[in-house]
Amino acid sequence: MDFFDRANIHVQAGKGGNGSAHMRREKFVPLGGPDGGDGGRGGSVYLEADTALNTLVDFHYHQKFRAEEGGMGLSNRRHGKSGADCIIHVPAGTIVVREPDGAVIADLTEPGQQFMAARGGRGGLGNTHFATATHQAPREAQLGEPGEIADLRLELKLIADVGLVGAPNAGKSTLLSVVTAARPKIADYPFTTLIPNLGVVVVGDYSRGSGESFIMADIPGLIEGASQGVGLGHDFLRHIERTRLLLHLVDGSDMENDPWMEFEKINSELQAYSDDLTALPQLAIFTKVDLPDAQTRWPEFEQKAQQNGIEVFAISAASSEGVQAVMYRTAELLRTLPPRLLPETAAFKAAGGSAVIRPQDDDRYTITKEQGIFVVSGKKVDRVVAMTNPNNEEGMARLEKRLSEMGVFEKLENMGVQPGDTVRFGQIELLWGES
Ligand SMILES: Nc1nc2c(ncn2[C@@H]2O[C@H](COP(=O)(O)OP(=O)(O)OP(=O)(O)O)[C@@H](O)[C@H]2O)c(=O)[nH]1
Ligand SMILES: [Mg+2]
Repeated sequence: MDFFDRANIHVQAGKGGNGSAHMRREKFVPLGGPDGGDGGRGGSVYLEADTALNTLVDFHYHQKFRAEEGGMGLSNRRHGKSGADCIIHVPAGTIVVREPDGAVIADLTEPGQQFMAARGGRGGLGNTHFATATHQAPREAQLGEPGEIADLRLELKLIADVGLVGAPNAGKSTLLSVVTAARPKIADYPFTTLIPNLGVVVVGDYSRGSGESFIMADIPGLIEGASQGVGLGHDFLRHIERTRLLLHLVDGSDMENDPWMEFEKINSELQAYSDDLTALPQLAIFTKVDLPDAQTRWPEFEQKAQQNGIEVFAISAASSEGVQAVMYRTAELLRTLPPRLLPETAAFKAAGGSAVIRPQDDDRYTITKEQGIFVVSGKKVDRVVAMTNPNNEEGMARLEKRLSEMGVFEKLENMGVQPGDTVRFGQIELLWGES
């Protein structure tokens, strides 16, 4: 079931290109100055909302995405070329969850909205940056920064304004097919609908400036126990969590069940599933009134609904009787209802969620002592270390300076580091010296 609306992907941004340590060579100048250019920036990985897509099914065939690496810096101060970005198209309505902690990091609702899922590494600086008055021939060039990597879970909650709910066979898919261009499967047996279908309903006349449209979702029929996972409806209830209005269909021609009891049964399933769904406004829609059995039972159903303060309509999708009235009323109600956001979306918007979201730079680190070795680790520390060529003395001197600025040495001393102790940073191990 999850096949259509969840996917796990792994993304990797491109590493920045290494800076060049090139020395200028000129005729008659025995030792030219440094002229190594910077490495190019690595490509980033973006997710982009695309209305042409409706499911996440593509991601079951393709899970790994990487952006291109930046080119190496060149002689004569030429910069390496930037790596190409990798843009992954996802359906509008995709929520991005970070693994393994499950934090919601983006909600791509607007077509074209982009989210930076992994930032490309910066290019390493070429040796021209390291020349000073007293040090005119630096052999140092920085290595490119590694690209970020991330494991993400994509979740698609279809963004429909109106959800069709009801027992199997109530006529949901038939209604969707007569008011929209959607062509859901329709059949005379329960559980015909296996996946949610979406359609756009247009009311009024766009050519006269009075058109309105909304998106309607048809989900598999709900049965008793659906909220506990019985039947097919459960997984799809979350697809209608975001809708603003429910059309609750009841088969008026089903002589085996009392329509009003059916109506109440489905409502208790919604209640058991979530308060949010229960709070949604509902219209009761009594279906198939072209059939005599339905006509006979309509007056009683109408009366019960009215007694309970529920707005009620009778329709026949077959003869289209009453269908237009329901669509106009739906459009009218939607005008008065605010757009609905999930709590995490609201939090995201409140935090100033913009079109492009960047992960925060994290300069926290930890120092632990493992088998006599001090281990320093943290996102920024790891990055600074990864950009340093350990075989280059000047680079190592700069690394020391940055670590000292970050307070790493002070912290090590507080932890009782002694001359001769080993300190590990990522792949590099250093011996703690005297000063
Ligand atoms: N006579 C008549 N039959 C209808 C009408 N609407 C639907 N039906 C029939 O009822 C049966 C079930 O209709 P569907 O639209 O597939 O019902 P559903 O609610 O989508 O069912 P599930 O997908 O199983 O939940 C089909 O045989 C339809 O042709 C109607 O207005 N009049
Ligand atoms: Mg159906």
